[in-house]
Amino acid sequence: MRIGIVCYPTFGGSGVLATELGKALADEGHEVHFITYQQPVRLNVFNANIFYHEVRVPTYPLFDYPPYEVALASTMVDVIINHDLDLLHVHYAIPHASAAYMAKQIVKKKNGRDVPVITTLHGTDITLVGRDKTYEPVVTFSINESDAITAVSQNLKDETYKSFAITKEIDVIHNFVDVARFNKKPIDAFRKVIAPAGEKILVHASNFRKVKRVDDVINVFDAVRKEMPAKLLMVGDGPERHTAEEMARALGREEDIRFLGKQEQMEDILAVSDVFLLPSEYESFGLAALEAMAARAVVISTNAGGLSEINIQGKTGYMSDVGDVAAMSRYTIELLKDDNKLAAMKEAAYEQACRFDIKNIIPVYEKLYSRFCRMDTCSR
Ligand code: GMT
Repeated sequence: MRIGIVCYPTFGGSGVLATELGKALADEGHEVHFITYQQPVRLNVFNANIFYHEVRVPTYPLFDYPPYEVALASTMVDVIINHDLDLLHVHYAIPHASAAYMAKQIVKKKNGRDVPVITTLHGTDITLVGRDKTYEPVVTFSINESDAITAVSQNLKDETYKSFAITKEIDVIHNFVDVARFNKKPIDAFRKVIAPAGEKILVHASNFRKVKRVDDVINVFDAVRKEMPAKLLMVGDGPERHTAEEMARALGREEDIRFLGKQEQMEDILAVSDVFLLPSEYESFGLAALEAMAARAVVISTNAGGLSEINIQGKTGYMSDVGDVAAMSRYTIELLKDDNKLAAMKEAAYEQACRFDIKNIIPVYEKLYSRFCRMDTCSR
């Protein structure tokens, strides 16, 4: 099939998921057209089946807010028509679903073709931004106008029905991970640089937004560090990074906490990690935690949103209520003091990640796409 994928090209989970999906579909022989304002960060391979179309947003002195959605819809129209796309799969509702609706109407008028639009809901497009009264009518409308809707967890599906007047069925298709990529042997030299005395290594990776509660990460680490030698790697960047760095200094932990910024080689970082900390206020799914599990890191998280759909209490990790730093610290300390338990839970985390392997989830998307196959062009 010829598939258009629209997503945010940044380090956010929805962009990562959409890019990995597109790469996997291209490997399966589909022709994949990415339509984004920047090359997606994970689009780092050459594949003859992958095409990248940049959305250019011309500015003009009149525009305080350049009309990105108009530029996006116009680019979609151009790519749909000139590359004869079979369908458009948009990730993150705002503004991708409404731009897709607009593009669909234009193509219908111009070419008489009704191009199917699939919208995948990822998280904050529903739970945070989408609920805002300034966006809600357009979000509700454009989700309902999609030909198929998917959500990355059962929890997100439930939240969507709770908050929006959705009149259609939402399919749950969980996030996935390329287990083969994350199942890597630790690089000894790297581990020695990070933890020269064999200290346990904890890691957190996110876009450092408020919802991630990075201050809880620092406080949990501080409690752990009071009990044993340990190191913390903070991966990513965002609005709360500065505060987290200040906290680390104020607690006198700057020697033990490294802020690595945005990193592409997550598999190497996770391979040397023992514990992944994710104390988020909400996660629709928690793709970062799944990637950590595929690398055999035990997940200490909250029980918010869809996290309980991947993290199994006492088996692959531990979950606590949002903000319960004491419980998260207690779980982490107990675990890191018991090498046998740590080894067993690492294996269990890996096994659980295998259930969400890319090989199991891609066919589910393909089956969904096949509902919209055109008899004339849709042989593959
Ligand atoms: O909040 C983020 O980390 C980014 C955000 C996004 O949409 O880019 O991530 C969401 O989508 C991921 C992929 O589906 C999910 O695994 C994350 O749990 C979800 N984040 C939140 O719900 C806060």
